[in-house]
Amino acid sequence: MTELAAVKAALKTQAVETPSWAYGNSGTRFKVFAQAGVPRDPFEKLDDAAKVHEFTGAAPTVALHIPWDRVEDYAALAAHAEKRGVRIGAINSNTFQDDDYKLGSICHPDAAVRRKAVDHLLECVDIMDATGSRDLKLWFADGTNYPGQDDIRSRQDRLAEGLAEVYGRLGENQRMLLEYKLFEPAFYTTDVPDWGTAYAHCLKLGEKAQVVVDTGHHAPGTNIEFIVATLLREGKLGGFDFNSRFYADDDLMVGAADPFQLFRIMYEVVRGGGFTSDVAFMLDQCHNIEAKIPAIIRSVMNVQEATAKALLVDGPALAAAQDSGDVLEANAVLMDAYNTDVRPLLREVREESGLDPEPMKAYRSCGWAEKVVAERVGGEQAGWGA
Ligand code: PSV
Ligand code: MN
Ligand code: MN
Repeated sequence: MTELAAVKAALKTQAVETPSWAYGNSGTRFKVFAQAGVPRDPFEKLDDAAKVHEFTGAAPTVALHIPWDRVEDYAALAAHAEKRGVRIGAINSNTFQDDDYKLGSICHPDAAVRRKAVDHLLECVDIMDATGSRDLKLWFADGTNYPGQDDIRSRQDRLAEGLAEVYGRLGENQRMLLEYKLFEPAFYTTDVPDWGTAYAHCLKLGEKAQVVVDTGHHAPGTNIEFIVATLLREGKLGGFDFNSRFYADDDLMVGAADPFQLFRIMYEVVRGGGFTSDVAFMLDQCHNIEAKIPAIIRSVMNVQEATAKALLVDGPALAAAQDSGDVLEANAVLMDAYNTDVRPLLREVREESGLDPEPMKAYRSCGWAEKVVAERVGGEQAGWGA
């Protein structure tokens, strides 16, 4: 296989998981702007997700968030997904929207609240059994706002205890993905604030516990690709929640704010063998002011472009420059790949896969947006926080 053929072959295997909540209405704490034609239930979210996969060929799975996507029959939901040509991906837990969770969930000082939170996580594993999902994705809003509010160490003990119970419930081929976030909603301490804390818990739990890197969950200036390289070296990178940010957890389209950072991350993924391992590439975004399906198609394409550039890095030339201490040449090799216009290559890859080379144009002219605006009237529109 020529090198270019190998790059194309790798790109054809790329899968980006899209989040059910990105198809629904969302907003900031100031306002949710409703859009016409937005799905009214999880089944319709899957219908929209199937369109993204139909035109990109690279979005075969859809993450659910429970209880936002609660249905009576999860096997029926999975069957619906399959009928549409997609599958259910990670099950995301939600222990942050009940009054009971004001002081935390799994780390709460009251054992009864902790029990409720752990029971919710166990319910999520039951759902995984029904949908055939591999990954349970955990993000906890737990933390404190004021020094002295609660005991930092005790909260870590409660976290470890709750996680261990859920870990013990996982099936043989199921994983627990633990997501960290620097701050928000807690402003003084967060119980899983960084990759080190997530890694320490996952290490104790065992092989099925892995860390998730949400690209919007770091302090400004954090070198995320270094974290990616480290977690991959340790065999502990479970996946990504991709999005981009200018300030905090902005949840904007991945690759929009800083495509160079996305390239550097994808380079470390490729370099560390993460592209061919079990690393899950998920989006975690909200499209508050832009049309949702096109925004998700754009996001998948942005990940593909960063990946193509990462795959094009001339490894031997880079290693030679690094070994000889040629700083400028090493940097130039990396930048040559980054500065390559990979859009023609991706058009070819799509054509060879029987797809329209221009997913965005193809979607816009397929009539789906007009059809759902006409059909999806009435009822409660599903959305973030619904
Ligand atoms: C929290 O900010 C987070 O990144 C977690 O992944 C949540 O489950 C998700 O956002 C909800 O949008
Ligand atoms: Mn996330
Ligand atoms: Mn987030």
